[in-house]
Amino acid sequence: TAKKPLIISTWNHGLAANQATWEALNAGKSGLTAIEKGLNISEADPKVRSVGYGGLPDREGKITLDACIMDQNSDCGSVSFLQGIKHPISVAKKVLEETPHVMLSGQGALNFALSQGFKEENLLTPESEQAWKNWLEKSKYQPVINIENHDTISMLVIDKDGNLTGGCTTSGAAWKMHGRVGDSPIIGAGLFLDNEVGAAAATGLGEAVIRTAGSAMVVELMRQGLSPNEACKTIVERIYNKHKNHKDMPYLQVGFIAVNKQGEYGGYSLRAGFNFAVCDADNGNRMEKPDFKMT
Ligand code: SD4
Repeated sequence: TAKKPLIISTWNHGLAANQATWEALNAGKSGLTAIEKGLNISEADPKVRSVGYGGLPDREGKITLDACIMDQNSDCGSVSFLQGIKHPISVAKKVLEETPHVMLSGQGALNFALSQGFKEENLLTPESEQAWKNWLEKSKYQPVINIENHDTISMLVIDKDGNLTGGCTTSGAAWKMHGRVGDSPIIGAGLFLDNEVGAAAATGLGEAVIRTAGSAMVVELMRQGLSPNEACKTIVERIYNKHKNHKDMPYLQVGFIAVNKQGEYGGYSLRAGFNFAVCDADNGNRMEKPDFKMT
């Protein structure tokens, strides 16, 4: 049943993020600010190994961050390959608010963040550094399903008036090549919304999501009348069909979440193990396990 306001975000740590976003919405904050507040929680949590502080680094031992945010007017802001800033979603929001652009990357994104008052800091925890050193022993890039490609937080909000906002923040795939950018900062891939239709976001192996313009396609299918669940499932099926014989298939996991303009929500993943957190007034803040295609 459809409810507004409603918040949906990927993975277990979505619960804590939802809570902060819920409080911000109830305090009258905009969708953009509410999403920022929620995602900031995951970014600062060292136990969340695919986001911000404490994230797993690339194969050179560097943590590089991707994030984006989008609002009801289709305005968006994004940063990619950003280093040394704990809250990339806040920088993405500044890109939306303070620049004529949609996306800033690498050194330019860092310079912009510093000019906006963000502080540069070391995001590599001793645990993440040790994990990297362990990885270096074999140096094999074959992400472990639901573990090394786990935890990117994508969040979708429909406010009480039915307006949509979305955000996404990640340190990306562990042990990626230095300079690699995933789906998460790419509007249309890791996140997309159309305030007339609905919103969708992704988690999992970003390359597969980019190849299929995943989130944009989920929104288009909702425009054609599919439910959020059906739309997510259709795109996961498409990703499966395109990757059946692909070298990425042995470790491929992707999951989508979606919400439509009516406040109906859903999700679907390629493999078991994906879950998401949903928060609304009637049923509180809880985890749900969507259907999946295969184990
Ligand atoms: C990426 N999509 O960089 C991200 C990783 C991810 O949960 O979603 N992890 O490919």
